[in-house]
Amino acid sequence: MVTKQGLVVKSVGGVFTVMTENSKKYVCFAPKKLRYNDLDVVVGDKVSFEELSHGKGVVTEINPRRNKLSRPEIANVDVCFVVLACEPQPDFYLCDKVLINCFQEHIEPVVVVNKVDLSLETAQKAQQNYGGIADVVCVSALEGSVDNLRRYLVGGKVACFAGQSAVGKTSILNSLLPEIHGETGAISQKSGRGTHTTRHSSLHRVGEGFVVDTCGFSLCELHGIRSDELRLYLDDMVSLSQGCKFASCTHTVEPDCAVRSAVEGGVLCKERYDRYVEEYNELKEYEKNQY
Ligand SMILES: Nc1nc2c(ncn2[C@@H]2O[C@H](COP(=O)(O)OP(=O)(O)O)[C@@H](O)[C@H]2O)c(=O)[nH]1
Ligand SMILES: [Mg+2]
Ligand SMILES: [Zn+2]
Repeated sequence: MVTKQGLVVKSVGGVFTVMTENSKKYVCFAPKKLRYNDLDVVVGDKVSFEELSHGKGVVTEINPRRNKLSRPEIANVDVCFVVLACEPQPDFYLCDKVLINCFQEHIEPVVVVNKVDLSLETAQKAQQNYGGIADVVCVSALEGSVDNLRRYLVGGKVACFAGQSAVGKTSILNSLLPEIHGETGAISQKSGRGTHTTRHSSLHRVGEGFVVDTCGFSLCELHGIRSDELRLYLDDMVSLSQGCKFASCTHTVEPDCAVRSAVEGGVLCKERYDRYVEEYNELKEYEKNQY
């Protein structure tokens, strides 16, 4: 038997589609013994498998994962396109939380401002808020101008989408997908919503890389982050905090705080700082209620 390496691009009811380097797809199953210790095969897993008869195989090993997101489960996500638009009105709290989730999971966040055919206001705000901690990229799925996202996929990277409903995640994904034999390969505008169908995620090839049609973050929560750790995920605050009097400064009430000075001096976005304080207090409140 021949052992091959591949990427799990689809999973439906215990049947896995595994794609090899040369884009050949195999229909594989995984024996029970792989499933101990949280080792269910999930989409995004890099696996070894043994080819049985042509086009079929059995997974023998799951490579160590870079990360694993839940609901739906996806492994080894490299990049997250966090989509904002002028309509619906941007929810910057949600965006903050997605970015924090990304930093926690070692995923590169890219703030994508869609619908720039309508207005540039959100793009300016996004740049002010996030320019210091993430790339901010403008696109218009309507006009098909999404090519500046492709560079995040070179080298076989896997990207997922996050963001409020109706910002244009599905539209951007469809603009990125190649047209295959006249079919659009289009993802239903409804997919990703809570319909009766099971929420399967799959990886779609885009150039050298892949995009996932769902997100895998439970979007409104900061999971497992302590209030006093929140500041550590935000690179611009981390560098500014070199100038704080106390190494443990949370940048909320302490004297001689370089982060607060930066906000007053217009160096750090005040809106984002104010949300940071609220998010910090939220986590603190949550911790108090734990005991
Ligand atoms: N004007 C404009 N409308 C867009 C653009 N992208 C998406 N839309 C519209 O926004 C709505 C929501 O898009 P959809 O892709 O379903 O958003 P999702 O819920 O984030 O997946 C649809 O009516 C799209 O036609 C864009 O770049 N410009
Ligand atoms: Mg959608
Ligand atoms: Zn401080």
